[in-house]
Amino acid sequence: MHRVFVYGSLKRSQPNYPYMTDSNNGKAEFLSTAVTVQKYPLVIATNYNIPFLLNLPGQGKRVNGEVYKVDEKMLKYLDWFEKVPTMYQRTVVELEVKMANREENLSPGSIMEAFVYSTTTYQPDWPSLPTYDNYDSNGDHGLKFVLREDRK
Ligand code: PCA
Repeated sequence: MHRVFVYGSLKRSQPNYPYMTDSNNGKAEFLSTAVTVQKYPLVIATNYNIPFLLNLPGQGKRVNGEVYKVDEKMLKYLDWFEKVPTMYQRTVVELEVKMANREENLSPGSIMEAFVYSTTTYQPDWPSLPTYDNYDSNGDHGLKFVLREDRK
């Protein structure tokens, strides 16, 4: 099993969450909410308002998201879905756990590592875009996520 930290469209109540719960893609089990130990720029970019975590530790804000335990099948699916390595890269991030999860031996404040879909290749202006600490497609920024099927 693997751990994946999602911070964008794959979170509960965000537009791509259904892909996480579709058992055809593999297994994903929610473990806890978490926040990155380091700051990272989480920006919204492209014509489709896609959230990207730039792999620039120390810039931006500590980013909130959710940690899932996923099987090999779901990890491979997510790599395909996130277009690794062209759109995102799967890197490792250090997280502060925000919830207690007895079964998984997690307590608030403890530190864990998980995979994250971040990006190391981006347009030169992306690091100067506004950054967020908790992505919401319907947030005040007005940059609603454009679903894949609606992209031109
Ligand atoms: N999906 C992945 C990366 C960004 C996105 O839209 C996630 O939610 O973590």
